[in-house]
Amino acid sequence: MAVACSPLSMTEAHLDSVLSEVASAESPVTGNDSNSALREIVRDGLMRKPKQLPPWLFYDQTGSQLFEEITRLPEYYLTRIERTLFHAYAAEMIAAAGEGKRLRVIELGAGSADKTRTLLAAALERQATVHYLPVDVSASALEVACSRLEGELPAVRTVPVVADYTRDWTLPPMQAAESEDRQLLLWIGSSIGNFEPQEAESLLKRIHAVMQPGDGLLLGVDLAPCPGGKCVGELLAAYDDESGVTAQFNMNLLVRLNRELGADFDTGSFAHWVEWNESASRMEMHLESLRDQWVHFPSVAGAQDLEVHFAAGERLHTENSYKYTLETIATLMDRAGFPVCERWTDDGEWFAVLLGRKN
Ligand code: AVI
Repeated sequence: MAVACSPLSMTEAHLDSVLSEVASAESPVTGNDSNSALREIVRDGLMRKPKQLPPWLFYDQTGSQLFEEITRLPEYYLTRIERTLFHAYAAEMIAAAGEGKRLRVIELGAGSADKTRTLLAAALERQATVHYLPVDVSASALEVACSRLEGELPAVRTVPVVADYTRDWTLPPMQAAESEDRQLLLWIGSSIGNFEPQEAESLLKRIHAVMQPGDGLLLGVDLAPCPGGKCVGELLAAYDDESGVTAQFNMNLLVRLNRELGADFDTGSFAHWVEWNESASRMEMHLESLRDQWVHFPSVAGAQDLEVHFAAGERLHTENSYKYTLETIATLMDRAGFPVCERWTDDGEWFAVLLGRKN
């Protein structure tokens, strides 16, 4: 595991997310491979100055449920606005992507594929059946999503692809009968925001490599605060909601490390902390140590035990959520070979869905 101080992001995270899923199902200190991979990542992050852990660590079973809860919070406008845009413009999005041709729809990090239903239903207004290829590391999440979708939209033919989309991945080839079809790849939910911009660009370039000229990329992106748009206060509220669900989501990271690595974080001695980093255009989540304290990770399978010191007020950086302007995201898509051909936003321009086409 590299220990260079590159930014920690979802890329590194997804590298081992399969491993960590396995780890979460096992006892904290079994010393198996998955556990030691997780231990290395955590050790690396806690040795950094400032301390930083990758955001994918949030998503154990509890973290995934908490995130689902976040998406329903009144303050978390991202999911709500993106869904509204799909409801209002799905037909336009599908027509623009297809340009009169049949579409096959691919989705990265599909999860529950909840918002996608609207787009698939719109595609079915134009073609009798649609192939839908959700790509996700979790086979079980894909199974649930696919069987629900097929129940609701029987003309959707699901082809689940179990893969870590941040690594090398391929798609099942199109059949001869589909050779004229267009592909539309969905990367929605502002997932791009949890990647460092450089990594986001590399990932878009990888997507470009698996697509054909004319294929589309539909990207859902949270927009940066601006005069006349959302204000910083509204952004802060989205990441520090009144009911404390996001705080619990953040804190669950420590609970996970206690369970899976046998650490002894005292969760009562840390507090949820969020801030808007204007110069980097990102929301940051941290866990702030409320007192001077040591955290102990026991020795496992020959690996040394680990003592980590937290000074009072010291912060552990747990997530970046980058916010783009319509210009910066268009530039990024352009550089990756997907010039923007259409875009849809809400009236206040809080959130955008952009269609780029591979040229
Ligand atoms: C998954 N991702 C787009 C969410 C975000 O807004 O960055 C994760 C999240 N973190 C706190 N609340 C939601």
